[in-house]
Amino acid sequence: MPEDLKTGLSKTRRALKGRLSRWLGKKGRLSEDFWDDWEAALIEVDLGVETTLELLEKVRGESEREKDPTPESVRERLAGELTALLAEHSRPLPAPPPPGTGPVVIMMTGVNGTGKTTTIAKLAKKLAAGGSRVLLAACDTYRAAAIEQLEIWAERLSLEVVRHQYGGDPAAVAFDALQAAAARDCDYLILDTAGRLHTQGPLMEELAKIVRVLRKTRESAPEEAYLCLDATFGRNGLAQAESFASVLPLTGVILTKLDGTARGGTVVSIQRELGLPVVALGIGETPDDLAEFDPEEFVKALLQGLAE
Ligand SMILES: Nc1nc2c(ncn2[C@@H]2O[C@H](COP(=O)(O)OP(=O)(O)OP(=O)(O)O)[C@@H](O)[C@H]2O)c(=O)[nH]1
Ligand SMILES: [Mg+2]
Repeated sequence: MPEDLKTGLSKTRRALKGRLSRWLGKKGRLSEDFWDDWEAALIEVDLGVETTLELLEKVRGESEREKDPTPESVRERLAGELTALLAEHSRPLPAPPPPGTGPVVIMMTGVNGTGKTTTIAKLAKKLAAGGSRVLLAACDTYRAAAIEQLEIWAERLSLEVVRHQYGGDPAAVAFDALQAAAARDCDYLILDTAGRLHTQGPLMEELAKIVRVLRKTRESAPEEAYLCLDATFGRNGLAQAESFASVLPLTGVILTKLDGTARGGTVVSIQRELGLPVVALGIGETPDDLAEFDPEEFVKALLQGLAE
């Protein structure tokens, strides 16, 4: 997986390399230009200005107290700081529930086209591969094609789907699916929801309704409410996250399409500025292209070997 992650982050790495390759792997004093290039590089990949400046100030202060700081020792120090910063808000994917305690309910939300349904397939595959029983719920009833899309994935992965008619009430699908998951002794229930703009009040309210209805059956549900954010939009996704967090008990973000963008630093912005953990990264279109988020692996994939 770390190699896949490195490939998934290749556009972001290329952007960093473009700015930094004239320093890394070289000896010599740390000049003002060196620090300026780091600053430009981190801002370019959407780490956020504030986080970049804070991080570099700290690393620069510490490096200048070192006896012989080199571009490589700076990179290592920065990697350490970044890992620590990401670990502050880290959250793993949910473990299977103890026997007889019912399904862990995972709700997938987000703006249109961010990758919710594909991510559900990836996540379901990962959880099922660990031996868990996974049920899917087609709570996107807005488009007939959405139900079908989920069913196609389910068939490919040999999973079951609870569905209603196109145009039905998403909260009713969620309710039925939770009953079914409990009756079938499932470990996980994953709800697909329709894409919606974070500015569409009534549609956002519908998500809150799904949560209310789930809680009639199971007070702790949904155990996980994830927001799918398209990394291509970089820091613009932060506003989406704030709106979704205002109507939902969001527990984490899945950042998708990292393979298609140089904005991989968005991971840091989300965790740092919103305090929301990034739980997994989408790095391609196949069901295997999901990397569970691990701060150390992520920073390695981002910063190691930039001089090569
Ligand atoms: N390259 C790449 N493409 C992705 C990734 N995740 C999803 N996609 C693609 O993004 C497109 C939209 O994915 P969907 O899963 O349908 O997105 P959605 O959020 O369910 O869309 P709506 O239900 O219409 O809101 C598809 O073409 C996916 O293959 C990813 O990590 N990398
Ligand atoms: Mg969808």
